[in-house]
Amino acid sequence: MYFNQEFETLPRPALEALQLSRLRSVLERVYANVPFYRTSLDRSGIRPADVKSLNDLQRLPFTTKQDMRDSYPYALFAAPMEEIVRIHASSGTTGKPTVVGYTRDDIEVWSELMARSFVSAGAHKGDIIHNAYGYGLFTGGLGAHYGAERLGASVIPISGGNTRRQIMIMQDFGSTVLTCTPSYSLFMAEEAKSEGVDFRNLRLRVGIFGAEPWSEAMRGEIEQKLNLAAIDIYGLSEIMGPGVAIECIEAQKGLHIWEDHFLPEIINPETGQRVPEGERGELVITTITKQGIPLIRYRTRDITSLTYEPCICGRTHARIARMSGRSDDMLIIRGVNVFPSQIESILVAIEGVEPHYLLIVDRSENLDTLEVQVEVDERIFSDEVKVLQRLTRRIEKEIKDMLGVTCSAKLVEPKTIQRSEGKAKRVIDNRKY
Ligand code: DLL
Repeated sequence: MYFNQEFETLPRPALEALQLSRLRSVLERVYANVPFYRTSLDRSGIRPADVKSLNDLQRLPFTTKQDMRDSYPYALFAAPMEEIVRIHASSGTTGKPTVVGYTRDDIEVWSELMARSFVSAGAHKGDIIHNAYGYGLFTGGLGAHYGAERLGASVIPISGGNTRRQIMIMQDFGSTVLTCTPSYSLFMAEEAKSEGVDFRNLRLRVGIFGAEPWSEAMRGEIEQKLNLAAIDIYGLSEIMGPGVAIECIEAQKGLHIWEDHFLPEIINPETGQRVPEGERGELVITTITKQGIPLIRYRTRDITSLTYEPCICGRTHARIARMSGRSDDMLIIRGVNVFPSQIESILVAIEGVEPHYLLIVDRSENLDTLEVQVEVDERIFSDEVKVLQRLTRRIEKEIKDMLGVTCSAKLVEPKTIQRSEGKAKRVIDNRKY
């Protein structure tokens, strides 16, 4: 029931001693190799050698997504390019993605942590893992893939999409573990139903779902419709990818964060101060073993809480609660991270389009939908239908090309989108998680 028993059940004093020595060495590494960190540590008057206890972590400056953007693409890398064997990326707040690089050691660690995560979810050697996370710059596909291989399971690298084929393969290949986003799993269930396929006749036993927010109610629905145990997995590309934290099948109560590699903290997003154990706030993570792009006190913007209470599974690593939201305005639409500001910059670059828009996110038949309502100027609005249609298609295409998100655009008359005296309300999210 463990992949690496020694480390997963390390007594807290030994775990904390390991964390401190790893924290000190990662600080030495970034101080020596990353000008951004040398400057930010110098500015706060702390040298790596000044860090004498884990409590001193609180004295270190944060790293933000903006810092990563300012360092685009490689300036935060702490290893020479010759040692980087893999590059992944995810959406940034504007047009440019956030880029991460992995050394061979980083890939080893990631594979092990994903293998640990599989075992924590109740998977084992001999399982047939149907991996429907997307392969590509997104970390989901390859991250789960390497972990499945490390575990010694049989992995089917099916990636996302082509749902009917997915269902046929699950039936014919005897898949026992499913990995994909929670919303995609429900979409699969719908498709299967319409084709007369009953999940009770499939061999699936466990589903490992993450990459977007979901709820206990949705877990219930998935478990019932797909006839499997649904496990919550958390991760983000900046820190590693999938497998930063995962529930254990024994308790399904909070996600163990692999603390021999990551130091978690929960802060008040307004003040930046730590909150007491058990209280909700923003998750901040320090990577203590990464070589390619170690991050010190990275502000994830994800809202959760942290507990050090012992767990019945025997793992000694702290648990974070199911994510309950974000402290910024990032949306996750069909697994793609999207910031309203990205859509805004596409819209304002198009002639005749006014900077007044509203994004309406919904879920239809278990798939996220995005409608972009945008005002166009008087002249265009009174133009022929053909012109309006062409503009609609252009907006949809540019958003798809630049952000990878399918949307339907709706052109509206000038001054119809509600104005606000304070912060503009740009998003209506009708999804129920
Ligand atoms: O979504 C990595 C991943 C892949 C995790 C597969 C789990 C499974 P990014 O594309 O960088 O990486 O997006 C990271 O997704 O900051 C959260 O806001 C959200 N997220 C990830 N997992 C969960 C989860 C991958 N279990 C962002 N619950 C994170 C809620 C999640 N939100």
